[in-house]
Amino acid sequence: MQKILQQAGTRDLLMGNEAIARGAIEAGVQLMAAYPGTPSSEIGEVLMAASREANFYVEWSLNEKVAFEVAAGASLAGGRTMVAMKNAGLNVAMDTFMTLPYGGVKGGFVVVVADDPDAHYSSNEQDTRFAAAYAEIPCLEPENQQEAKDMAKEAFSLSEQLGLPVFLRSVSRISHASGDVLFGEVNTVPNTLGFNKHYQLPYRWNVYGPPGAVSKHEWLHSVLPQARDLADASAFNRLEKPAGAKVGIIATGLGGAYAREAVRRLGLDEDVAFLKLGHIYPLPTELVSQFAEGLDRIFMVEEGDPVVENMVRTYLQHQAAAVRISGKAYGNLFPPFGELNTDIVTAALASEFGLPLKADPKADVRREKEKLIIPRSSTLCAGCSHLASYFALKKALSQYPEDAVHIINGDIGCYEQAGYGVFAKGTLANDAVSKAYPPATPYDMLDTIYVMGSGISMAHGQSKIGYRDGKVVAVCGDSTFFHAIMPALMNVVYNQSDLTFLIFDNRWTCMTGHQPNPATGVDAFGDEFPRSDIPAIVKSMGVSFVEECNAYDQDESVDAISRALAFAGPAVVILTGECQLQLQRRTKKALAKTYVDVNLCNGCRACLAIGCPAIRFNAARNKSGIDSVLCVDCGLCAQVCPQNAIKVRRR
Ligand SMILES: Cc1ncc(C[n+]2csc(CCOP(=O)(O)OP(=O)(O)O)c2C)c(N)n1
Repeated sequence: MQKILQQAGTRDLLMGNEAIARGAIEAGVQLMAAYPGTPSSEIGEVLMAASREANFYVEWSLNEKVAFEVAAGASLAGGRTMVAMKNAGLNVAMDTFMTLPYGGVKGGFVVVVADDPDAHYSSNEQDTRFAAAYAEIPCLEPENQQEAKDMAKEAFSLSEQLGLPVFLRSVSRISHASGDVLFGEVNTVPNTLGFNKHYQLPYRWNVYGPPGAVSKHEWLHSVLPQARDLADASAFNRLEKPAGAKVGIIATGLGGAYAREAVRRLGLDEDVAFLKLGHIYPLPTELVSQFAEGLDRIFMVEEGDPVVENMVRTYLQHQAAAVRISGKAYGNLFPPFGELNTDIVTAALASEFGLPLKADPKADVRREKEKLIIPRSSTLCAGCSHLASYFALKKALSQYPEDAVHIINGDIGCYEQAGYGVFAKGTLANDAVSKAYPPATPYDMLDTIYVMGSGISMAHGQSKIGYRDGKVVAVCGDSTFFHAIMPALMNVVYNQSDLTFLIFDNRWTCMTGHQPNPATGVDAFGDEFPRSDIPAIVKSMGVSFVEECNAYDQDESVDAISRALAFAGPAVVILTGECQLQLQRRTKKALAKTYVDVNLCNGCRACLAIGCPAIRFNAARNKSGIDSVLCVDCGLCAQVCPQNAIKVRRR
């Protein structure tokens, strides 16, 4: 039995994402859709694993907007539904996200977004609680894994009570840390489906006009007072106020755990008032008023941006409360970027209260552990087909004059490591030098990396503006192709620009943990499903130069990329090579057979330029070597070695 399907009363250690999934099951979720994105992916994964036994529908949708609409549509038909995504995913779903609340929903609809303060896994630190307030829908923020489970469950009821989507905001350290969770009862009675054409409104409920958006916005505002009352009454908000307290802390979500521990460490338990907010939007104004009464100072502890701080400040200003509020927006309690932790919160409060900082009892242990960590740059895996693709691109570009400044626009996926090498090495931040920075290894290749799907349109813009100092190239992976590239590629075709576009098809959505996608050949449950034909899709868009080649065959790939670079107009090369982690999991039985013949190796280091972590160099002996545990016998280094010193051992 799946861990999250254990019976009510069970107590188990659950990751925050597992806890959210369990909450959905307890609420009787009927449909869940998601697109993978760290730190949210496991919510979809564990629900998928449980779905057949628990009898509900789950899918990996092609992107977050699609996932959002799948879950929204099912909710309009009355079902209990959930969508989950990472912070950036909400940007993709934003169009529908902003419009759906105007008419509301029918079946409970829960939108889970996992933010990533400190950007451990993301291109930004955006705080999506702003978006919940922007869309004017209730927002819950758990302090620990138990609350993550309880809130996920409660969010469905709240959503049905108000007829609004409910936002559940997690953060990396809730989603990915584990905590003790007590399981509750599972609702086994599904909502009855039914579509009401005029549900609650004297006009077509799901048609955005007429009477139009303003009337629907008015309806949304008619519901918000009730939403505020529910926030004031929420069990996820707790007020503790010692008599005579003059100073208070308002802490939200995980900030509550940090602040509570900091207060304990500083021995302030008896002196400060504490308002822990879990239901943060609409702001529970009654509670905030009660809390602020008689206080001179309020310190705000929240993970992310000063979202609640600004709401509290605005509200208390309206109430003419004479209290000074310090947080991230004003008062410099914490920097408005990066992540909080107990040490940071303790230090900030100690300084405000003029207290000495007590030594952290665990500091020595932490210091000892830090010594064990070896600093290293991120790499692609041994034998990764992206190494081969980049190596071929580097070779094809080397045929152009040395002073050419090619722009290689990257995208999001494992292949983004190709933009990190320059950082690891340290560069001369001088315009003249950095302009022509030559790539030494596949890790030095990418010049732009922003968000999923951005590379190709940036390349299109560069081509259209008339950039001719070098070639304009873009790359993307297979999952990214389906997520965001297709309209962008059609735009390139329609508006005709001269660029080379490489699709690195390794068959899986690897970066986020090998979820399947239409290029994989299996569906979300691992059952066979015919692979979508990316070359055929590209051709059908009207691209006249389309070539598919085996990424590991360097002659073939260099030739195809060279011809694409020389082609006037959009040229697409699809480089295929299944992710080696997936391939090796299915097939690896013994140590690799590739080795370096030390009699032939002259120490030229050409093989090192591939950037494969399985290739080593012994400086004392001036010889390369292969780590036969890591190596996957992909044969790339044997093709690259000018001495033919890399061979495959016969067994
Ligand atoms: C909008 C958005 N959604 C999800 C993610 C998480 N994410 C990072 S890379 C990636 C896709 C990687 O798959 P693919 O393009 O096939 O490249 P691979 O990692 O397999 O090389 C995803 C989903 C993200 N960064 N942004």
